[in-house]
Amino acid sequence: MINNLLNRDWINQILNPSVSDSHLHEKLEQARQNMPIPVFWLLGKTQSGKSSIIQALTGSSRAEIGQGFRSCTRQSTVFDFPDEDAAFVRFLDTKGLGEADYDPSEDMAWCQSQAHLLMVVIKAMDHELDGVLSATQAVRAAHPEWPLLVIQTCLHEGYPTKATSHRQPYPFSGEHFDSHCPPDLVRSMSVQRQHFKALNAKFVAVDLTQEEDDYDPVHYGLEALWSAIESALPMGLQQMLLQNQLHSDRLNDVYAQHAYPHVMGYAISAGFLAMTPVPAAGMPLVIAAQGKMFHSIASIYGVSLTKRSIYEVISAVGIGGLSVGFGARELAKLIPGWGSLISGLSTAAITYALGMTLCYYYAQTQQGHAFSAKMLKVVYEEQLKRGRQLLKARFTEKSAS
Ligand SMILES: Nc1nc2c(ncn2[C@@H]2O[C@H](COP(=O)(O)OP(=O)(O)OP(=O)(O)O)[C@@H](O)[C@H]2O)c(=O)[nH]1
Ligand SMILES: [Mg+2]
Repeated sequence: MINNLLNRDWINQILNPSVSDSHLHEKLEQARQNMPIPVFWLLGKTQSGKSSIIQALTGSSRAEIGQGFRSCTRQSTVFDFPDEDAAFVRFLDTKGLGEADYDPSEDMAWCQSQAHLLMVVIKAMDHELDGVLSATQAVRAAHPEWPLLVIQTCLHEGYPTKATSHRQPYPFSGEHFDSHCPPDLVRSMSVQRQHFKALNAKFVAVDLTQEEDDYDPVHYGLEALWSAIESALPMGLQQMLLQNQLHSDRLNDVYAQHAYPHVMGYAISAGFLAMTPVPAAGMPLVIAAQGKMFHSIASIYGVSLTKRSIYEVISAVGIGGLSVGFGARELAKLIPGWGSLISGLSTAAITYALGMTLCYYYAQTQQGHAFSAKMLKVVYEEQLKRGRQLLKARFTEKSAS
């Protein structure tokens, strides 16, 4: 009985949230102040390869990146991934760097309250680095503790001929490059590294080309870039960002891959909102975030969200499914007014699993495949485990700080 009531109430709130969009947005921004979104600060000259880095790290298209930037400080723009509502990682692009008198203090202040990584982006064969170097020095002087990664891009510009291919295995991981690397490139990169050495920087070399450039691999050095990021900012971001790591044959269609970062973003938001000190106020917000997630998944699959689809998913998963991770008594706390704090990680993992189960449901119904409640439940439980695993670092990290 109570299960039916809870189900019905939840479904109604998913379709018609009891909180307005603007209220949700405001609360989410508040929650994010306590649990900031990690920021990659891309400091580099124009055309140095900043957008290409975002593209390679997030799997977004150039068009999505181009349209996604919004102004945040006088000289910089920010790209929220996957979008402003579901953002769980941000990229700050410093536009003003080309100007002689770029003063990084405003951008620094913007980054200050967030977990972040300063990424200085330079083309491997570029030696007019005064502007970048002095901006980096200024940031360093104010924040000797911030992790700093110097990313050397466009390696093939230092190859002897257009036909030269990338060296394998990737030779740029250590301090010393192997003797078969193109000598001009090695010389240039070494000089650049000398300039930044005193600033306690780590270095990565990449060639992040486009498909049509015909280099193999298209994203050379991306693994090295990820491992540098993970060691500077250990938040498990690589797995959260890579759509092709869905780890389920059942969920590997192109729509699910597109939906994945949105599901991830809303799951994290729901987790944050569940941790508001007053759960009676938190719960409708959690459900509103889940509702936005459901709508956004439906729009990715090109269908409109109906009561029936939500009902089929939720009744297959059932309150029994929702209670995995909650336990019966915590479940009662879902009813507004009853409860105390519900774990952020559980809420996030449940939201993630619900989202991925909805993706599976749409994939099956769209392709006209048969599916059963039992199959939905299997997917849900599999994704719940996966969600916990993916989100653990984010929530442990945050609650510790
Ligand atoms: N081959 C290769 N081309 C790159 C690399 N990084 C960027 N490019 C190319 O260089 C050009 C500029 O790259 P973007 O990533 O747009 O550079 P940006 O720093 O975002 O430039 P702005 O937005 O104009 O400041 C594009 O045509 C990219 O395809 C790289 O590592 N290798
Ligand atoms: Mg750009």
